[in-house]
Amino acid sequence: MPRKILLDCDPGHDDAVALLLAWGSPEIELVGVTTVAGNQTLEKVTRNALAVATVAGIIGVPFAAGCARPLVRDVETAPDIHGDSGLDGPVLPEPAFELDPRHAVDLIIDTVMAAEPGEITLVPTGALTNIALAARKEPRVVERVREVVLMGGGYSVGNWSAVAEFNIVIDPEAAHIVFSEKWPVTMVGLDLTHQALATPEVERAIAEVGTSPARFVVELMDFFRESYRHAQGFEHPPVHDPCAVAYVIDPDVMTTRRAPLTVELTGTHTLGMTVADFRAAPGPGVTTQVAVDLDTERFWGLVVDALRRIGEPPR
Ligand SMILES: [Ca+2]
Repeated sequence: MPRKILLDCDPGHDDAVALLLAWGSPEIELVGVTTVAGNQTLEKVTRNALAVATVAGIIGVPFAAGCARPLVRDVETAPDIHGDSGLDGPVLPEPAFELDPRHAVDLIIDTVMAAEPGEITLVPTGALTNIALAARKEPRVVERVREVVLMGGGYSVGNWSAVAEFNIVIDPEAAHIVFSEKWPVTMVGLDLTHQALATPEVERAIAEVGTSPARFVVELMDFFRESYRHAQGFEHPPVHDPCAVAYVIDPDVMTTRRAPLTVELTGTHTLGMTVADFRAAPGPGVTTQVAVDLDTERFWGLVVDALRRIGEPPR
């Protein structure tokens, strides 16, 4: 039985790869895609999500727009990394289909409540605003969700500040809600995703797939390489978001460590820092874990296989 996931995202170069990985993997049934402001404004990331779906020929999956700003703070976007469109590099096609009329929070709630308990996995790859609001609006989603596998945070490193990661620091209050609820949470953070580098070898393997979605990914990665080089000093760009999808496809693609997990909401220099407490063996009440080490060959193999399965969608 494929695992049913709802992807909550802010495309975003790496979100685009996450969406393609989910769509092209038989281990996954994509039951919904929701968007949240982050890498760019809500309007832009929503248009980008539809454009990626059009490139990949995604059909029969509801897409819904969510929150245009964080719970408490002002909107912060990442044009230095993702460009003015939020998905600079390739030419983006006009979206071939319409958004679901529901708000993302309602689509999340409806999807989880209509499914069997333990059936839906939430995979957020942006700020946690929509997920936090879903938990607040319909608290029963928390016990019905199988698990939350999120890209965000880092227990040893930051990217938007010395210690905080972008998805978490732009809406730390939402992260606090998600980390505090009693659903299982796997934090696939920078400690892990900085191992998922799109090296030239990786790009060649993707290019060899030879389809328009594969070329689209190569063009995304070329832009991502330049922006990561300029903005963060990386030689090759870390492709964060598909790591969370990969964990759902094949948990053995990475090692994890269970630990209590909190987010800093008041620090002068540490706002948005995710704090994993490794001091003692975690008790039975601990429902949070962090990703540690990635099997990079296996991970990129999943991405290439997904692109092969997507093939050349009809235009
Ligand atoms: Ca993202």
